[in-house]
Amino acid sequence: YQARMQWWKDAKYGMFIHWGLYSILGGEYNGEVTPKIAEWIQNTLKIPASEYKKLVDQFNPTEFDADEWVSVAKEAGMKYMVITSKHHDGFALFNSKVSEYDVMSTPFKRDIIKELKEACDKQGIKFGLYYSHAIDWDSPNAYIGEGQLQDRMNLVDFDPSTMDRATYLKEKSFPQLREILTNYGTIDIIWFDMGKGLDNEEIREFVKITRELQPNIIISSRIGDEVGPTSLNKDLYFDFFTPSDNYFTGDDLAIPFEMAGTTNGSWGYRKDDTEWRKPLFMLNALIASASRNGNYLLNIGPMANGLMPAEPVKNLKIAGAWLKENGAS
Ligand code: JFZ
Repeated sequence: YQARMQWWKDAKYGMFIHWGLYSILGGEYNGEVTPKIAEWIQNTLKIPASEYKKLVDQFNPTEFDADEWVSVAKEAGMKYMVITSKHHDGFALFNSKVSEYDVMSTPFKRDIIKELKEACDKQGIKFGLYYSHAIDWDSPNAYIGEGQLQDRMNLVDFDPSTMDRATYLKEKSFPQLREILTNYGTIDIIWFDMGKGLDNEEIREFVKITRELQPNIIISSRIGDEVGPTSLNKDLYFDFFTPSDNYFTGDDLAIPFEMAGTTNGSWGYRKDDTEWRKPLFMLNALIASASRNGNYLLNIGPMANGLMPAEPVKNLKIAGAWLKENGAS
């Protein structure tokens, strides 16, 4: 475990990227502005899947340049990158044989994950994938649970009483996980998210598939929920703990943590959110994490044309220059 984790502990700072069909909407659908984070728009505004899916025909980021994105991460002083291979909407940024709801069905028809992996290898940046393993608003069977967990499902199109999670896992989540961990060479991090609701057996199956295909990969704690810091003495089925960015912690944890934060108030691109965090904020957050022996994964939400918004890029680079000047990168 220690040997596997060493590069990650040394790295300290990574780039998170949320990109997908929601980036086209930028937080607004049919004139309605979503009150929540942009990548949740389908769920928040109750957009039927049949409508939301039409965005597939509009996904054509002609300005996308993997080398450019990786260069931004490098200039920012970041040592790794984690990108949404599939977010909660169910749309895959990779070439999937399991589901046609993927980038190859768009006019763009280029495997984003493949291009970014190659660019990261070329520029010496470690590469990780976010995969929404439990939530999937395109799957009629992605059952999560009762009470508040109901809000995580697509109840516009599907009826929870007929959902069968085992079917979703068997038909989409497990096989797509196998695809992303097989088709791109070494994947350094698998960033599972929102695993609350899954049972221990299911979580173990995710771990088993992951370790089988990528023995040295690093697994996020959001693979489940009950396996948080309070249960550290039970079997360890994740490698690092993932608090949110307003939750500084780490001092008393037996395992490393990575604070995830974003450059404005949303993960996915939101055209009305211009409250970009300043370089000083970024540096403070990084230092708060690093001084507690943790990592900082700082998100940027690229636009639908394939470019990253200019302001956060500028801020990231200013912070990166400071790190370099001070010998911290
Ligand atoms: C999740 C996602 O729902 C969201 O869209 C984004 O991908 C983000 C990185 O992760 O949102 C969370 C999940 C957990 C916490 C906060 C946001 N948390 O535990 O504080």
